Amino acid sequence: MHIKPRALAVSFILAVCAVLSFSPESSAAQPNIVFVISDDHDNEHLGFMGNEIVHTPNLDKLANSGTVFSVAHLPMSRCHPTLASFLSGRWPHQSGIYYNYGTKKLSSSNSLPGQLKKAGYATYVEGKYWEGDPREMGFTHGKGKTARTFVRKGQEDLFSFIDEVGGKKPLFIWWAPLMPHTPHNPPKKYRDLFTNVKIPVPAYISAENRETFLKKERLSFAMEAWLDDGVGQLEGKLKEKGLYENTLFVFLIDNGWCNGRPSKGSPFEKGVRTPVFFTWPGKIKGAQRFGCLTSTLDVFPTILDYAGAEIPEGIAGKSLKPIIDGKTTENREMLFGAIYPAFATKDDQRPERDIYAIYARDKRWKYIYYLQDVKASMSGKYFRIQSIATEFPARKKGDEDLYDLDVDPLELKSLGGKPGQAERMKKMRAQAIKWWKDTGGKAFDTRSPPAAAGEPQSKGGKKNRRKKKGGKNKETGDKPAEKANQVLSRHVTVAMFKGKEYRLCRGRTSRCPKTCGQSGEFAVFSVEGYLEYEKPGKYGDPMKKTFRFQVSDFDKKPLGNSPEAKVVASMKDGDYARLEWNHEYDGSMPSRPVRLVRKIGKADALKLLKEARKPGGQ
Ligand SMILES: [Ca+2]
Repeated sequence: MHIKPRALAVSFILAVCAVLSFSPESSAAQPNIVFVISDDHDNEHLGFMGNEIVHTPNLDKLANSGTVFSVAHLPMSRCHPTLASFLSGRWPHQSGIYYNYGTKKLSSSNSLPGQLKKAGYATYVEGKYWEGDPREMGFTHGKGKTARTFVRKGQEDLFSFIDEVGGKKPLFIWWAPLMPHTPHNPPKKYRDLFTNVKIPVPAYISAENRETFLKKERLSFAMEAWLDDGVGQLEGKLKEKGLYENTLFVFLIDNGWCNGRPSKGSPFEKGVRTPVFFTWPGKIKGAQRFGCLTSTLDVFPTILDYAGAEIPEGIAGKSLKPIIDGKTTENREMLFGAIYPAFATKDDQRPERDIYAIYARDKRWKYIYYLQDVKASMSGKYFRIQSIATEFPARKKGDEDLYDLDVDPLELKSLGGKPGQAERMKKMRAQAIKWWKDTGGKAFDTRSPPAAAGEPQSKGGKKNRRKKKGGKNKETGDKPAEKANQVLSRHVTVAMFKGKEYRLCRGRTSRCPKTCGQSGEFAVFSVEGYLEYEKPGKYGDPMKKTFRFQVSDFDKKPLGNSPEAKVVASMKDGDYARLEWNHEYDGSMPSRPVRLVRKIGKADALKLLKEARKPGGQ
């Protein structure tokens, strides 16, 4: 294990101070535990990680008064799988939760809140939580579907819980606001912090992406400041109740986010890396920092260890407490991960088929092996790889990346094809595959490259695409996908038509001879309010949103001849409509077919909007 000499010296001095300042009250056996889960956060956008622009004073103070593991990896780069791993202590291919949108339910057996509940904890959940009824998972208090309001609108329910139960039972708080996650709409006071701040533009940002980068970066900083303020408010509440001194804070990010590099949904460091810290005043060494390779799977047993709860057999991680306490320096020699698309095959529970990249990483080298083609046309919709102000990482099935993280921490230049690296890559590939097998992964059976199975975005749009997807998969011999699409959500809205626009495809399709041609004409609707909204397992949407419905193809030929399509195509600027559509998934690509559209007058629209905005309405 590597410990920075300077950090070690500081930790020694502070540890001595901490020992001297112990009071009898702080020796309670079970700490309150606050599990702070930041959502879609750049691992370098934290003051305690060395960023001098970001405004995260509360998190910085907590981190610096505790023990930081600065190089930790998540088991996936998207939140449903990672949150499931925090709850279960298992890899996504072990728990079955390896994508965001699916029907598989996480087992509640030996869950983190369940184990804590058994150990006497009152367990509270608020913010992002994907697993249905939180009571079944072992949460005794709180709500699991408040991601869009929790902290953004306040923490009153949580504070009432602290008032009611604090001091009577040890508390566990799953603190997971949808922040700094989109919508990036921070109040002015946070935006103002960065208005006049000079933000450096990295050399790899192209001239045409410069303004986008700066705008997005400012918004990210403001969102992170907002998140940090929420942490400060919670600290204030715990102090007011006299609970702070006996509270263990645990911090991590659920998946990465980055302006300028591919992040969420990718196998890159910006997607899978997070710092983790543990802070418990007087109990955990302050100003201690470890650069050893760590997995966030280790957080599950570490929390249970500190809580005096039973650590279940067969979990993927190991408690970090012995390292924090200086009793061992043993930790992982390598980090591994399997990366999946956002959408898996309907009702499929076959990670060995859906996995698109596997990686291995040691202190210096990062090796990635691709098991499916990753291309522009699929990157945004199917893989949902966040590539803001940057190019998506196009790779072919069988491609390999190798990065020297010592000189190239942002993985800008793959050494995959360089002579002299073949042995290293062979060894790391074998290590990655060994890890996969050792952790229960089955033999890879990944889908055919789109060139063989039918490029999802090519040849005649959705109609032909669905037909193709129904065909037999040559490589795997899989049965055709079911014809009926999976309805992810249904929407009835009041919409105002805002004109039409052409959207550019970001890569080659068979209809588009260039890599940047038009891909179709879209009717643009500003959704003003939801009359009905159904989204099982997901959160409500904001009242205002813009949607685009494709009305013609590349050659401006109308798509579909249904009455609904004709009405959408005939809408003019400022026209109002009562609009019903589904958010559907055909096993490969999400789509938004219109089910019904009725043009309505302004008076009717305003009436419906009033209904939609009534308290208790959608
Ligand atoms: Ca997330």
